[in-house]
Amino acid sequence: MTTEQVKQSKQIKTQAFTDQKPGTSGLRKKVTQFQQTGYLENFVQAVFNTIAPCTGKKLVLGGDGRFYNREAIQVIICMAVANGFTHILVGQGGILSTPAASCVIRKNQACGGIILSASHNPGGPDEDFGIKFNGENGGPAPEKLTEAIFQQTLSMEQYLSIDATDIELDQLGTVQIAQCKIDIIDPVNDYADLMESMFDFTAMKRLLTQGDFRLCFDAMHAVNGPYAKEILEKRLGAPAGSVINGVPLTDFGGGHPDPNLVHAHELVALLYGDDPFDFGAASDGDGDRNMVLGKQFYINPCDSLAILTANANLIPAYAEGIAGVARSMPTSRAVDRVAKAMNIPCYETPTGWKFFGNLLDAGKITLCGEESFGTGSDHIREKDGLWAVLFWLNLIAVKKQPVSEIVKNHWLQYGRDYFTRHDYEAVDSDNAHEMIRQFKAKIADLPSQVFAGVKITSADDFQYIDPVDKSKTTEQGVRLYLENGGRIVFRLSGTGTQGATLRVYLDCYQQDPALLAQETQQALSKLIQVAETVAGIKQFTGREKPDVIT
Ligand code: VG1
Ligand code: CO
Repeated sequence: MTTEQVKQSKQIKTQAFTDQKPGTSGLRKKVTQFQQTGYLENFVQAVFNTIAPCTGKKLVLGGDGRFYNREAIQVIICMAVANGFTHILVGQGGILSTPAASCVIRKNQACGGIILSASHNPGGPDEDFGIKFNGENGGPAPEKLTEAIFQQTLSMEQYLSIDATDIELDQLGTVQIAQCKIDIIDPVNDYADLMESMFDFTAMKRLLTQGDFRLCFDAMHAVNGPYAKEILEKRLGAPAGSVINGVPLTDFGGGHPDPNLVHAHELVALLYGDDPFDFGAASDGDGDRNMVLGKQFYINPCDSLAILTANANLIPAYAEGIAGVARSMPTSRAVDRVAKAMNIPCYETPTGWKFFGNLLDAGKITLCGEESFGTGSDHIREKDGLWAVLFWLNLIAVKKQPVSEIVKNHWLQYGRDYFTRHDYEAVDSDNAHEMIRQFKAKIADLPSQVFAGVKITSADDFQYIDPVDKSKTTEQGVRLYLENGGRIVFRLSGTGTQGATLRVYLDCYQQDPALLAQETQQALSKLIQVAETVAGIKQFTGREKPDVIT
């Protein structure tokens, strides 16, 4: 690579963008919006102003490979140089999964990283793009920081950049621009090494190579393809082709890179068809979510967190025990039962990984997870899709039991928390907000009222006080607790880019061994009726049924 000459760093006028409030996981908008003059730059400069001074600092940069990833990386490199950074680590080809970015930030003691992704949202010229800043612990910026970034976006008048020709992103190596060293790094290696240090690769390799165990990993043409190939096929010896849809594409092959039973249909066909595979897994656009399947068997993410917690001692990285666990509020209480039995603390946080950061940093928890197919631990500060898959493979290798048996035995021991989430997507935003507003106005009167034959015992609007820094977060979802042990949560998504998405979470505990094998929607049918009657979902959304059920 050649050494580039910087012309003067320049100040360019920009306008304030009032719509740049980061949601649950950074700023997500249509690509076309990010392509507006100054739009991306405005947000990036707001980040740099917030963490200023940038002089002398190290930054990590990469994304999930979606449309506009490469262009955005060139823009951000020029701005980072102009803002005084002295070292930038960029994933080769502009690629870094969210967990790998977290790993690289921590390993290299960078001041943070910029990750380009809209996660599970579709990609392409007319689809979504996203950007988020992760701090020096490798985790998503806490509310305090995202609020400060947002304030900057409202008042900024200029951003700094330089004129430079595009950096060659595909070749490993180093290029110097003015004071700044730019390393194009292998996006996979550090992460793969970390995984190898945590799990029993010897036992897992035996499982994958010496019996008739068959596995399929669906990377959904998203970022995890290269990671899964390196780890599952190369280091663990799974047959070539075990990773399907393994090449990251800018539009994810036209698919929806969300690992659930609806979107990962190719994988589902292999696990549920004739001659089904033993194990299947998928991850999302940026590689932080996971879905794990056994032979004709689906593992709910809430159960997954509970089962990983109950069996953590079987994994080398957690053999000495775990400090505590946390789950997002809408996640079922399955893990709470395990934590109680293990006599370790269990925290309930608002939705979004950023709320786990302080608990992980303070050593209060080791494992954490969300119902939305996110699971992780203190090895990094993001949820980690492949990590969860490897955790399951390690468990299967040492327990020598199929997935379904591990899960069913867990239910026999702890009882089963039936769980489902009903999403109403792209509904009229005003109507959705009005529904929540009216609902909140009546929660004080709900306790002891009966809906669809079930009595409500308590109701509240969830708020959270961070046990570490005491910061308070309010309005994180309305919850209803029911007499039959059920719970219903209503909340609006913070990651959608079109209208509003209403999420209704329903869960109910069942201990009777004869009733552990029901179909989930059937087991929760009473609660589903209660949810409809109490909130008037049909009336406000105009929908007869949810768009996505997970
Ligand atoms: C969703 C999920 C949440 C997750 C977030 C980011 O948020 O519900 O649990 O943390 O996506 O995941 P919301 O506000 O739309 O419900 V990802 O894979 O985008 O980083
Ligand atoms: Co994601």
